[in-house]
Amino acid sequence: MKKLLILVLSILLLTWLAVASKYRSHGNTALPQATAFAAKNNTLNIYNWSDYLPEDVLKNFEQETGIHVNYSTYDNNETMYAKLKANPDIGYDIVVPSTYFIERMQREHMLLPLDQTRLTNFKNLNPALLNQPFDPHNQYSVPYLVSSTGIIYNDQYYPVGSIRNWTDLWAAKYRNQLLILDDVREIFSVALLALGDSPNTQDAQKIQAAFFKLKNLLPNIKLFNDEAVKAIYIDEDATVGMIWSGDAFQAKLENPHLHFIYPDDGYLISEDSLVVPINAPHVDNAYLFINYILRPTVAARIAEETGFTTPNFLAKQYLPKMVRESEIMYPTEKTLQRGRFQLDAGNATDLYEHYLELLKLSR
Ligand code: N2P
Repeated sequence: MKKLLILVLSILLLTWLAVASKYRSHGNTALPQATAFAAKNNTLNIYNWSDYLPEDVLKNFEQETGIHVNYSTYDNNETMYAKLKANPDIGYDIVVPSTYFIERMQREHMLLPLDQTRLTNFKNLNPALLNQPFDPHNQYSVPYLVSSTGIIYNDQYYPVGSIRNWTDLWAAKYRNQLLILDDVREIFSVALLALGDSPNTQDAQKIQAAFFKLKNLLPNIKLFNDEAVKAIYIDEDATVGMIWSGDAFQAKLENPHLHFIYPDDGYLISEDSLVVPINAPHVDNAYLFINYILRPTVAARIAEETGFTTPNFLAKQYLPKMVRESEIMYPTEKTLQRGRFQLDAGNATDLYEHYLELLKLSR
């Protein structure tokens, strides 16, 4: 009897030692069950927009889970899409397309349908931002940050309140001053909104009219850029032009002469969302990461650092007052009504590209 008891106790001790050493090999003795399972293959490959995730958020995730993150960045949807399209086995586990690219990638079977039951923190998201036309049941995408496109200007050159519309940018006084985002749909949205048309139009005539309108804007365009936008305005290398909301939020902190507006003639809203490519090699880790990002405190940290709006309903309370009260981050109801989600242009996508090429050739 005594021998049996010793045997049972030794088996229990050995099992405990084995489990403990497994956890230790991941550098953390307090891992929850799900993490221990996912950490079997303890890598996660993330491809995200540049300046879109604070380093400490990644570090904490790595520390907490023992998962090593390979992190790389891009400056526009086209680059990310082209990379995945050319090499579907490239190994990304998480990418962050904007609204209209979610639609396109889903249509082209590039995305993994998500198992909602595994997205335990999904409930923290603002319902108003869910089930949008680009992914009606959020079957493929989890909102990460909301970015809008507006106008920024420097009050040392232009009086406060003197710019209200995209239409204003055609004025002769802005000759060779404008920064225009180097992104095909963003570029055309300026002219389409100025013409009173939808920035998502697939109508060939309207796209052509926007092209001619943009040709008229060329003398005012100093540069097309999408990778150093903030710095260019902070250093006053451009005095007026387009900018993404969060970048404006950050730029204003460094240069108080900068002012951001949501133009009266409308503006684009993009929900940049976490998706898992169809051939992602570390799907379990991707779920862990998504749930981690959806924690209110983590989402708040991301919003505070990037200046972009978090879709996380519960995160707002964790934001410093100055951030919570910023109209860039939380535009008023009235402003929100002028916003339009950026949607897929379907067959017209190539037409936009074609006219962009012509536009750049005629500079
Ligand atoms: C900032 C990222 C902007 C995202 N670098 C625009 N959708």
